[in-house]
Amino acid sequence: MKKYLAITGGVGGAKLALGLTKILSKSEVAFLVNTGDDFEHMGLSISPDLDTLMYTLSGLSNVELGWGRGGETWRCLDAYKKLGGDSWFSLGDEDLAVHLRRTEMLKLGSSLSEVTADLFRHLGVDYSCWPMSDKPVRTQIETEAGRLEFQHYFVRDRCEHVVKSIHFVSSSVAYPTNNLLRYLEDPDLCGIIVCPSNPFLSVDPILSVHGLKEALIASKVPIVAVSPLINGQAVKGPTAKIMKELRLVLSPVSVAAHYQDFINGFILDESDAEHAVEITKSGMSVVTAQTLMASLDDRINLAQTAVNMCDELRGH
Ligand code: FO1
Repeated sequence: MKKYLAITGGVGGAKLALGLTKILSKSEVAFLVNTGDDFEHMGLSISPDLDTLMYTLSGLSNVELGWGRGGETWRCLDAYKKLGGDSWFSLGDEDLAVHLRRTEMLKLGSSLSEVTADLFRHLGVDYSCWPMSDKPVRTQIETEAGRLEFQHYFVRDRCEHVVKSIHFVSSSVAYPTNNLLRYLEDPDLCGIIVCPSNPFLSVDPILSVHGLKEALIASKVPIVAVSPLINGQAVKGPTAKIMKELRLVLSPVSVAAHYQDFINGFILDESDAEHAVEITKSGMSVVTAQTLMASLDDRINLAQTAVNMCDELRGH
């Protein structure tokens, strides 16, 4: 049995995750998910990237937006707004049920991993999807207007602030879950795939968890990252803007360099093929492919390319 781990956060990562579930069974792939976007809002514990993955894998997601549920109604949020509540974060009626249930179960003592497994199972997703830690880690953005909570930066202020630095704050030392550590020691593990999520907002928070990056490396299996840029631009979201503000050259070369200390392979979009040689110089292997995932077939093809690259690098 060949097993893979996929590291994901946000909408782009969830797209590739869906492709992976179409070619790998629930015992062949597990997902490690960013929780740095999590926050308390309206008195509820909200885990956007866990929910984006859950809705995507269950086929319930809002396909246009990539987050939240399809076919939502907004009656509760409208009524909440009329009572003077903050409505900048759009929570639909059925999405609210997920946050109510998560908040309730956490308050009753369940871990985030247990809550996540329960929610996924109830929505018919039987793949292992693990939060990066059961301890809270919060992404905070240092901007020209001071330090902002992630969702205030990303949604309330629509990424308009200039990013000076990004911080991952954990109330206590956040460490990887046993589910992940056991999986990384599994002799059947054959590869780790870093999905085309935002490197700074979705992947770095996961790598900030104490000992997590080291555990990935210690697994000694190939680690392959899919470029989140196409022709030097992000498919959606603020990746390009953040790279400029962090004084990084807007190129997949910068992303490969950002991951250089733990990945062995990089999947470059075919429109960026001219950068392959430069990236190879850093010692990692490079494959070019179509990384724009417009259709389900695109998701499946890119997933197969990533799995094949892990197998190539492992020598099987
Ligand atoms: N993103 C937005 O840009 N606007 C929203 O109103 C919004 C609401 C929302 C509700 C539930 C959820 O799971 C995700 C939501 N997102 C929204 C996306 C969220 O900001 C994520 O953090 C991003 O997808 C980045 O990972």
